[in-house]
Amino acid sequence: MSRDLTNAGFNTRCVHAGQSPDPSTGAVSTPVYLTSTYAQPSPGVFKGDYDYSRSANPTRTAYEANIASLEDAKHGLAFSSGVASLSAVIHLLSSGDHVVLCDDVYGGTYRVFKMIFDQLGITSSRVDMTDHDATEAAMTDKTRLVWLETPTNPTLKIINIKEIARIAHAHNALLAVDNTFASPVLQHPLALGADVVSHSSTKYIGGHADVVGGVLVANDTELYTRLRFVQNAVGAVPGPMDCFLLLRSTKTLGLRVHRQCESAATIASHFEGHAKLEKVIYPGLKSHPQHELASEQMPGFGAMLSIVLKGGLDAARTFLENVELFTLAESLGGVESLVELPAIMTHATVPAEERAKLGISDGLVRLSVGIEDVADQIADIQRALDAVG
Ligand code: P1T
Repeated sequence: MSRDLTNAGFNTRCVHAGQSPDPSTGAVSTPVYLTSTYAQPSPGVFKGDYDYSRSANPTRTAYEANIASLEDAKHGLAFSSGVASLSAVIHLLSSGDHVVLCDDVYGGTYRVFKMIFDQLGITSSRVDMTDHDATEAAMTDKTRLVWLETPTNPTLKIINIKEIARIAHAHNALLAVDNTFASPVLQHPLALGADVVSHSSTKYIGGHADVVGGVLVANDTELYTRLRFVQNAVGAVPGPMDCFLLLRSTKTLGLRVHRQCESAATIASHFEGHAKLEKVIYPGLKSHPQHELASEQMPGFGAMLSIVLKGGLDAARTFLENVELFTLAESLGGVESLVELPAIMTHATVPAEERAKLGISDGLVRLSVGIEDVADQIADIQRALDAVG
């Protein structure tokens, strides 16, 4: 029995898309198909897509259909990590091709472009994509891909996806959007003109700090077929147990992210103007330079915020050594609140002078707001700020 979800709302699709009770037993949860291969009645004859689990696995198929539905996309593909999913997109390119990359991206994204693909002849230029003239100027006749994150990691700039899609397409380049920080709850880049969307599903999609994964979604079937070829040929696929955990996680994605956004907004307003802070960066604050655009492009402002401590590295270190509820750790998007220092942790591979240009100062602390009670989150931040001299 498969449900018609054509007109179903987001939370209904979170729970049901890609999944129906098992026809042979009625099992409500999608089984974990712990199998690497499938019996063939005759050479080359197999059931559906299932000949070998790198190519396809039923638990993965259910998860890929679920995530495609949540992004309002035709197709979904799962990978073993977020950098594996973004690398699959870059694998569509050839030596000599050029990429225009937004300047403020996850350090590991910067690393894969600069330290892996650059050596293979796929070059990239980084540009502040809030500046559309600068983005236009960065395009060359070799540019085949434009890559952006919005909100960006960790300075939380908001980039106008529609505008950048227009620029990319005018130059016959694909637009890929890393939607990790917004999650499928707050932003559907395909509807705004993107060709492919990437997520680190380690973050909001997984939501419980227990799985590393990545995902791509696309509407264009030819593009999907090429990406699916890369997925199988390069082979960075998740195992069935990870897909099961991710499917379990997406059931509560809408509930979690809305709660997290609400708390992040409360925390941002509470601490804006605090004596020990140079600033609070949160797209929901009127002081955020792209607040208006964020209001138009996203139905919520996300659950990531950055604070800049007045005392630089020393103050940030003291703050981070004194939080208790917020765990000092890389990653984000889970039910548990996390905090980190990009200059030393997630963005250490970005050269110091580039970090300075981007505003990733040594006093910039990034917070990922979880689902704990907001009063406890605020008390924890206050206690750690009190410890700063
Ligand atoms: O860690 P992995 O699942 O491979 O995802 C990489 C990645 C891709 N895109 C964005 C926007 C990301 O933030 C990440 C991973 N980021 C962290 C680990 C972090 O703490 O920022």
